[in-house]
Amino acid sequence: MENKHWWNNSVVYQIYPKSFQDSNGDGVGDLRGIINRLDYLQKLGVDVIWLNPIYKSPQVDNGYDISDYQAINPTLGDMADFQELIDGIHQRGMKLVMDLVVNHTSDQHHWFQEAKKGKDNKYRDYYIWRDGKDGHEPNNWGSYFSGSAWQYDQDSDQYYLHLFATQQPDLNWENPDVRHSVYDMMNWWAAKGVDGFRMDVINLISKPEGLPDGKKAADEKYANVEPLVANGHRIHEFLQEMNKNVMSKHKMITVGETPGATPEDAEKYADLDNKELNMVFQFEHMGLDGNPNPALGKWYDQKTKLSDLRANFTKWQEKLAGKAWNSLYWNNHDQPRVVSRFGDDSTEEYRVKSAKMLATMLHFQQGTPYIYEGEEIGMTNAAFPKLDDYVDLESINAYHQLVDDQHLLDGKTMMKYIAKHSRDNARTPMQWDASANAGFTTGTPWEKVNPAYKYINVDQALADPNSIFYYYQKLIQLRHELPVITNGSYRLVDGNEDDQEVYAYLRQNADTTLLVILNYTAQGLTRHYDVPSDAKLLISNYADDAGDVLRPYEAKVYQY
Ligand code: TEU
Repeated sequence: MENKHWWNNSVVYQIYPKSFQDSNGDGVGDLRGIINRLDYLQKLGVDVIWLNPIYKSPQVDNGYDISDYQAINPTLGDMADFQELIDGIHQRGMKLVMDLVVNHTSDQHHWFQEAKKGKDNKYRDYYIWRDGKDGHEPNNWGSYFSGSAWQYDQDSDQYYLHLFATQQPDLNWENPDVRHSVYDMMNWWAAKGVDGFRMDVINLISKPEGLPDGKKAADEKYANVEPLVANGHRIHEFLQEMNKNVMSKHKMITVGETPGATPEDAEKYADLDNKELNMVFQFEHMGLDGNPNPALGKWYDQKTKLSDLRANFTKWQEKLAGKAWNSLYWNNHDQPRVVSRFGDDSTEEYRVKSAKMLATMLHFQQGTPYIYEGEEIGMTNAAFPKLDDYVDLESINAYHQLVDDQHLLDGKTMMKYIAKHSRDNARTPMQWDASANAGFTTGTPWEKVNPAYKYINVDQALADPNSIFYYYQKLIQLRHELPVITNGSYRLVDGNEDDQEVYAYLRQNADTTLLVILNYTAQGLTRHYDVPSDAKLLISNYADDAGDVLRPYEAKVYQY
């Protein structure tokens, strides 16, 4: 079967530009640094590069607070560097996806600067302003980054909405001028040769009519806003309008970041006719290790149970089959490192084995896999011990809210949870070699380097034929070569549903079957699966096949 779209068997590599490679010694990664590393990405074999925001920004939220959508942030370079980067990517046969952050802007964006001037300013209605209620915020919504989602503006005696930081006011998508300003900006980037967009929290842009209060538990100070703003009543209308004005005019790839989306939502966003987006990032498998107390959200230290993970992956594989397209990911700039979270970084042997096992689990599913910088060399959580070592406002604000303000946790416990789940774990500089600062910068890195760089780095990985890097390289190659990975059906092996230790699934099309067997534990186990005698061992993280014996974190795939 021919692929319907060029990206159906593509693999995407995500770069967090600030942390990837510094070229001028200022301690911050930049576009020239990326240009210098394009050959490395080509060697890995990825098809598409997604860059986190590189636009002009005061960097309150590392570029997710944009003050000019059509300029490059000066610490990263300029438009000439950008042109060189996109040309370098295209010359190597790869594509470029940019981040699109249009739920909110920075408070330094000229639209907001104008809007603040007063109620009759022509940009006032670009944002969401409301009068207070009895001297309080207009409703009980909490921000994703702690505290209220409303900020009081003294000059006009009104509040503006910010689902994220105070400096990230939400745009008013009810206003057609906002929408068309966004579409024009997208078309402007497409004309520069950009091949697609990853759309930040795109399913939060349609707010509910009347902005009603949300439900909250007794020990929650503010209501969790997600159930109220995710997948809002006009979202599909907005995305179809965007598609008509932008996507339908270019050969693009689009992925929507959609927290709170169910498979039923995803069917609408990412249906195979592409009336809206090509695929979504859903979050269900990222939430299986959350704290049972909703007031504590993601702050916890338990490992995801295999039964929960398998049930979730299986649900998404089955529900989207033939209807919509999946994205597959373990990691991004907001999540802890996969090997520390779902695998085992306690010994060097287990780190390598479990990283390969998890890669196998994901890369044999249907969908488009995303690899986050450093995942391909098995980078681990930095797990910094002191709050001072953390840079990300989410962790710092959460500490102050949960420990100092609400006394829901003691400081020591919260530090344990932050070490597991802080977004900083993903944002420590890329580890290139064993030299000072991991070869990331000759200056002082904006975020501390993970001390593990001395033994976990690209140099080491490229020199070792059994490294995680080469395993990922092979997985990417297999996706390009074997249509069954892209178009085959997915089915759990009979009897696997209740296995607490092993995950085994089949992929199948008219001429090929793949049997994927994964030991999620550090234990040696015995399992019998019926494998035809002519089956070939396609890939494994052990040098030989021990038949019914599964060694710690063993992964193997048979083809027949
Ligand atoms: O993240 C949105 C989002 O859902 C996050 O708040 C996520 O729940 C959290 O980071 C998990 O800890 C996007 C971007 O990926 C993130 O980096 C931005 O900070 C955020 O939007 C605001 O733009």
